[in-house]
Amino acid sequence: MSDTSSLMMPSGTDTNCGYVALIGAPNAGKSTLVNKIVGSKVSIVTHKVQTTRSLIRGIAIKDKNQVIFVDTPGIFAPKRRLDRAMVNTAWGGAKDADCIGLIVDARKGVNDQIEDLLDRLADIKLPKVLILNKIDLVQRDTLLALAQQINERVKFDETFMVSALNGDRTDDLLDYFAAHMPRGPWLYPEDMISDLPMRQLASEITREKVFLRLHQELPYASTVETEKWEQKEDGSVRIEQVIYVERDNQKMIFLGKGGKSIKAISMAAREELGELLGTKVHLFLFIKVRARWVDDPERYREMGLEFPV
Ligand SMILES: Nc1nc2c(ncn2[C@@H]2O[C@H](COP(=O)(O)OP(=O)(O)OP(=O)(O)O)[C@@H](O)[C@H]2O)c(=O)[nH]1
Ligand SMILES: [Mg+2]
Repeated sequence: MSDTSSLMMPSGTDTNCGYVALIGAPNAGKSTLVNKIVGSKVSIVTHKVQTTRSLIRGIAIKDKNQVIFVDTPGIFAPKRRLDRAMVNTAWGGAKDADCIGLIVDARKGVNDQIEDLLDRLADIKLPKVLILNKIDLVQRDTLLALAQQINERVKFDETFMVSALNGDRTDDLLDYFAAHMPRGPWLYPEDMISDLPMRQLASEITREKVFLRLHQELPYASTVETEKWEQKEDGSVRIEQVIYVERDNQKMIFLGKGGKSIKAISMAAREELGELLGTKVHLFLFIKVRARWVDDPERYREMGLEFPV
């Protein structure tokens, strides 16, 4: 930290700091929004639903205010144990926050999923903000009607209309939350943008490539864990990761013809990790068949999820 920036650190008694939980249906754009506000990729994003599986914190600063955005898994009607863990985690994150931002995909509008979300949200006595996202895809009069329709169901303190993708009006959101954080010392150093350990971020990056490369049930039938992280003398890093799948035939699809799929996943993940770490990365992916990994508490711990009984 330079002398100038340490002089600019707030002294402590007049600072504000708090948590904003961003909740919403899967694919609403929560992770995209956190990344945009923080100004760096802290949470993975794909076009598929249920990408985020645990709470991911992205930290932003505005003047003397530190705002900790909590990206959450999308909320939907859970079926499997993993789904339940994700949805429980999302609601847990919401209840522990100082303020809740509900993100709604404005193009999709209000469907059953949003109706259920609004019903549960109505019972939570925390400041709430409605964020209509993806305004780049929707006409203005549709947005106004949607804002009104939702506010008639649950009273929000404020409504914002943003595009998380291109950053349209996302600064207004940060300004608003910064102005509504409780008094208190900053919880993270000023240069910290996420509290996710590197090993876990590395697993997430590989998982993102799995989601982008493979289809149907495969991304949902798998999880990625970083098992080894070794700094080499030449400055490069050797990372070993395990991808757990449920069945042999899933392993075959993961591998692809002549190992084509796993190679593509590995290359994409390695490239991004290399950029992130600013050094050469040697990435080794191992696929393990573990029939009941979705019922194994250890896998949930690794993901940062509570194991639902
Ligand atoms: N056009 C447009 N697309 C967006 C916008 N925000 C997000 N997206 C896209 O929506 C898709 C889902 O984005 P995510 O950020 O992964 O959504 P999420 O809410 O975190 O999804 P889950 O983690 O599955 O709950 C991605 O393809 C994004 O590029 C936006 O403002 N405009
Ligand atoms: Mg997400």
